[in-house]
Amino acid sequence: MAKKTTKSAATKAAPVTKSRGNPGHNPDAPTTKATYGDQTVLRGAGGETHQIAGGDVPVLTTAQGVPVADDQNTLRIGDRGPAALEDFHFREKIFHFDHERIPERIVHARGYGAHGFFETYESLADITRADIFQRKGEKTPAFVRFSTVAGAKGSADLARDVRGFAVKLYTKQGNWDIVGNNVPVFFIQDPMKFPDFVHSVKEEPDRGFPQAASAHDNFWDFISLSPESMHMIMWVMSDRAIPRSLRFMEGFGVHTFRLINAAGKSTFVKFHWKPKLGIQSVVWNEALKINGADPDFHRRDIWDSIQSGAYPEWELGLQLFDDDFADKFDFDILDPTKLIPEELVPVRIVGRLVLDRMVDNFFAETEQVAFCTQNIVPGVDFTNDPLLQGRNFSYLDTQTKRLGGPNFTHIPINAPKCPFHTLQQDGHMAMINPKGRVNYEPNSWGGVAGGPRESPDIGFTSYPEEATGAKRRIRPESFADHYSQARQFFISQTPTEQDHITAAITFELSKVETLAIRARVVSHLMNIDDTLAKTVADGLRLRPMPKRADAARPTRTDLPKSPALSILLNAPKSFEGRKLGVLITDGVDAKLLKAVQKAFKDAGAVVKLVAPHVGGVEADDGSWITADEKIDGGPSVVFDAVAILVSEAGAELLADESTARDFIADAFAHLKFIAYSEAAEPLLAKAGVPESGDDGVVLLNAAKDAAAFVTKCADLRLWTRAPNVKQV
Ligand code: HDE
Repeated sequence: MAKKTTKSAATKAAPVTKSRGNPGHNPDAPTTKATYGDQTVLRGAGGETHQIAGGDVPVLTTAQGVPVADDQNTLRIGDRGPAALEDFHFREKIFHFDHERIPERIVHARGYGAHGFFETYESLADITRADIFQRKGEKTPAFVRFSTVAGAKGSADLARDVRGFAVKLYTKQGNWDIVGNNVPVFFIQDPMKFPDFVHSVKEEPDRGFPQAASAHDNFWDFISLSPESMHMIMWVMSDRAIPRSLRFMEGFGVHTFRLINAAGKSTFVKFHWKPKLGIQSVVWNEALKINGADPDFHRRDIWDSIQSGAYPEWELGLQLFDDDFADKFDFDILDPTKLIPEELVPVRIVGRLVLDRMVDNFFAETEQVAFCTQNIVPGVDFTNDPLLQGRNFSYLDTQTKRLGGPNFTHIPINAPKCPFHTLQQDGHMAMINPKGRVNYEPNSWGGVAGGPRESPDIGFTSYPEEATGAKRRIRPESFADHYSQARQFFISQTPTEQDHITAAITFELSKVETLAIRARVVSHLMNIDDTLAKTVADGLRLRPMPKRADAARPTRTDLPKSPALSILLNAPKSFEGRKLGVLITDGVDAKLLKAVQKAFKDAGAVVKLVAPHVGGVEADDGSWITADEKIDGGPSVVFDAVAILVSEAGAELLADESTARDFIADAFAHLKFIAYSEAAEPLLAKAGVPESGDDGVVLLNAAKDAAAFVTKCADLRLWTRAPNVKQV
C-alpha cells in the first residue's frame, strides 16, 4: 500500500458516530436520528413521504421508498478502500442524475412558462361553436410558454430574435394550443424549407458558434437566397425582436385559421394577443449590456411581476373575414409571409389572458409542456396554409422524441383538464390505463362496460372544404410577391424605428464575412426601400452598389402605411409595470426618496434602490435604508428610468467609480428619463451628461417634484435625444 500522505489522512472517513463528511451536514439533525418506526406516511399513491412523528421534516428515501441513513458517503470496503457494487442507493442516485436531461427543443429551446386563465368577454356562438367562446365571463385555465427561437436552453434572454408565444387553453372540450410568435409573419412559405432555415440560423456546424445570434454568414446566406423571407426580416431587424419584457409584446397565431359555428358556417380568423401594458422594446446597445448584466432578464421580469401580484395580461383579438374578403385581398390569406393590416380588418377584442401563477417545478411544467399546432377543438379548424399543414406533422413528432414516447399527454401539464376517455393503452411510462375489459371499439359490451363511444353531435368535425388538383411540388403564383409587404412594414415605422432597422441590418451584415452575401442582401433591400438599401450599403462601405435583385413580382408602392405596425405610434403613455432604479448613497434625502417611491408605486411602477453597498445607506435623517442592488449588480440597463439621489459626499465618492458613471451615462445614451438631486450635478457632469441637460433630465428640488417626474416617464424614452447620443 502506498505511503499515506497528509492529504489522504485528512480525507479519511470520520468515525460513523461523528459528522458524516459533509462539513455543512449536522449529524444531530432529525433526519439522521430518526428510525423508520417513528415515521408516518404523509401522502397517498405516488407521493409518499415518511415523516417523523410529530415533526414536519420528511426522511430522505430512495426512489423505492427505502429510508436513507447516509447520503454523504458511498459504501466502501475499508476506510480508504474500493466502492461496493451493492451500494444501491449510490447507483440509483447517480443513474437518475445521469438521465436528468431530455433533448432540448431544436428551436425555441429557451423558454419560460406560467399558468393563468383566459376569460371570455362575450359569447361568440354566432361565429364558432368552440366551447370556450360560448359563455361570457367564463374562465378557462391556461398555460403560456414564451421563448426565443435560435438559442440553446441556456442562452441569454435578449438575443435579437423572434419570441415564441405558445398558449395552451385547457377548454371543456379538450386542449387548444395556439402556438404563435410575437411577429405575425414567418421566414418561409413551405415547411420543406424549415430544417434548412433553422440550420442556417443556429450555430454553424464546424465552429459551433455563434450562439443565439443571426449575425453570421450562414443565416444571411440562406435569407439572401430566399427572398420570401424579406418581410419577416424587416420585423426581426426591428425593435420587435428585442422586447423590453415578455409582458410588453404582442402575440400572433400567424396562420389564417377557421372558426366554425353550430350551423357549419366557416369564418376565417387570425389570432392576436395584445399586451395590456403596451408594446415596448429596448435599444440594441442596451440589449447587449442586459445580456451581460442579467442573462435571465426576461424570466426574472415575469417571475417578479407574478410574485408581486402585478399579473401580466393580454387581450385576445380576432381578425375575422370571409371568402369575399379573402378573394379581394391583395395577397393570399394562406401565405404565412403576409399579414392583413389591422386598418383593413380591425381586431375584435374577445377576451383576456392573465398569468397569475408560476410553475411549481420548471422541468415538470415549462420543459415538459408539449404544444402541438394540431391540438384544436370543435369550432376551430385549419386552413391550407402550407406551413401550418407541415407544422401539424412536426409538433407531434418532435414531442414524441423529446418526451420519450407517445404518453406525453399523461404528464399533468399536457393532460386535458376536462374528462377524457381514449382506448389508447400501453407504451413507455403509461400512467393512465384503461380499466376493465374494453380496449377496442366497436364492441358489443353495452352501457358503461362498453367504454367510451363516438359522438357525431359534439365530436370534432372537419370543415368540409373541397380539395382537388394535380399532385405537384409547387409554390402558388399567389405567393410570389416578396417585397410589397416588407416595404409596407418599413414605411409604416416612425423615422426612429426606421433608423433602428437600418442600424440592425448594418450591424448584422457587418458580422457577415463574405462580401457577396452582404451585397446580395442589399440587392434585396433595394426592392424594399432605396434609402434603406443605400444607408445600409454606406454603413457597410459596400462599393459599388449591387444590382437590384430580380423580383418575381415588382414591389407595390401603392400600399398605404399601416400605423398599427409601429411600436412608437401605439405607445402606452404610461409608466405602469415599468421599473425605476434609484441610485442612493449615505446622506440621501429621506423625504425626497420616500416621495419618489410613493409617486412611482402609485403609478403602478416598481422602485429598486441601488447603492455602493447592498447592505444599504444611512439617510440624512439617520434612518437606515436597505438597498436592492450593489451598483455593478444593478446597472441602469435593467431599469426603465433612473433617479440619482446622492448626497454631496456620495457624489464625490461615486465620481471615481466607473460603474456609477456608467449607470448614468448608459441611462442617458439609452434615452431614459433621469431625475437627480442637486448634489448629483457633479456626478452627472463626470458621466458626460451635458450641462444644458435636456427635457429628459429632471432636477428634483423637493418631494413635490416627484409626481411630475412620473408623468414625464410615461413617454418611456426621450427619442428626441437620439441624435445627440448617436445611440441606437
Ligand atoms: Fe415551430 N416548432 N415550426 N413555429 N414553434 C417547434 O416544437 C416547426 C413555426 C413555434 O414553447 C418545435 O416542441 C415547423 C411558426 C413555437 O414549446 C417543432 C415549422 C411559428 C414553438 C417546430 C414551424 C412557430 C415552436 C420544436 C414550419 C409561429 C415553441 C420543439 C413549418 C406561428 C413551443 C417543439 C413551446 C416549436 C416545428 C414554424 C412557433 C420542431 C416544422 C410559423 C412558439 O416541432
